[in-house]
Amino acid sequence: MPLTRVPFRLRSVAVLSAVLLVAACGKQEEAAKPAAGGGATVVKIGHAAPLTGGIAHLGKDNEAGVRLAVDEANAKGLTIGGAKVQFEMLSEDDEGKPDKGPIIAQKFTDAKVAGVVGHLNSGVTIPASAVYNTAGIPMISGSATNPKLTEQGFAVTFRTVGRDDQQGPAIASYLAAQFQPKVVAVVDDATSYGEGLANEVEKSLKAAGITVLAREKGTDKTTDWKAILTKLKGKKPDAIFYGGMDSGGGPLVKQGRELGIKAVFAFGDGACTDKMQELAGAAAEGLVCSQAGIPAQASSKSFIDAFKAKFGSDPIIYAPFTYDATNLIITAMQKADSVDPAKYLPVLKAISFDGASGHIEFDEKGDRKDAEMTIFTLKDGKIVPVAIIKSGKTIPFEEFAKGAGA
Ligand code: ABU
Repeated sequence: MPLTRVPFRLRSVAVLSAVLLVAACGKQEEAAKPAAGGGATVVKIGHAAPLTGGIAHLGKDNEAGVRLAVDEANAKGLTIGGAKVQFEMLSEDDEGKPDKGPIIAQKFTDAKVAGVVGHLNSGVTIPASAVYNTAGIPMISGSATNPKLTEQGFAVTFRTVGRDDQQGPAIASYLAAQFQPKVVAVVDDATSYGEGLANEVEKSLKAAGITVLAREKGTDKTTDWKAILTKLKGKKPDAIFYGGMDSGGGPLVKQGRELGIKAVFAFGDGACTDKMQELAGAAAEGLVCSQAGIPAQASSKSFIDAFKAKFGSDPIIYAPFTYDATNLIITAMQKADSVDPAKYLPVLKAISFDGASGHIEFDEKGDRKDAEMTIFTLKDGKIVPVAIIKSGKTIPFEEFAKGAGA
């Protein structure tokens, strides 16, 4: 059909598509740029997380997972598409701020990254994902658990952890079965993650016939919970669930105990770390929490050994998942024999990969198939895995660790 007979709107779409194609081709050339001096081709991988502020320890854990995978790949001296490649991690501090997500995503797009591992927070990852989708850059988060991330219909969006509509029911069921609460208070930090997970927990508790008090809210910066806790104390909840990160969860449980609240405190993955003990001291003992994947200590021995040797410490929580995310991108590039996102993306979508955090395949949305959920309790100052939920079955952690659940 001659262009003149095509309706104006369609012509505009055709022109826009052509412009985007030209832009994409330019990006593709840049994504695999030969290094000056005829050395290896430099392939940039973006990473973004909060590297400053209250959850910088988690952001640095994420970054360390990417760093390890990139350095290991470079040590192997990989050849892709007939050229020796050198991976370079570009790491940005998004400060956990939703408005910084798209800004950093645009910065990575302009820098011609070939893939992105991140972001850490759902509330930052979701707005950033729209930019990566427009640019055609595959992104894998190793920590963002809000379901919306992969419900947007973006072909480039993946995660190596499970979702909060799996995690919420898991921790709510454990709380209900283990402690038989009649009344539960639910508090959140008003972020996409905290509020979303709290909603999932509330839904599951109510479905189990448990009374849930009116929602109480802070922010992701709240560290003084006394007013909310004083109000809750009067309502005598048997349990308090908090949707938020450890930076807010630690002070919450500490101040709750100081006020004499005897309720069981329960948390999701963002507050399921040893940092809870650091922030709350003895008050953290006995708390229960969930993670949307296997515990870091159950990840592969080769990963743990390499992580410890490189960084002198154990991974906290998400490092095995960002390490796997990075290796998924690199492996897809190797299998496609191309660092061009358009060429390796179909391979990534169909990948079957054994990583540090277990076997990984993605479903049609980019979610990890059959993701494990782990329940923990804090005992003797450390979070200790109690059980793993996989394929609808609850497996005691010792059994899983022996290989029965793997
Ligand atoms: N999954 C908890 C921390 C990251 C997030 O905001 O989803």
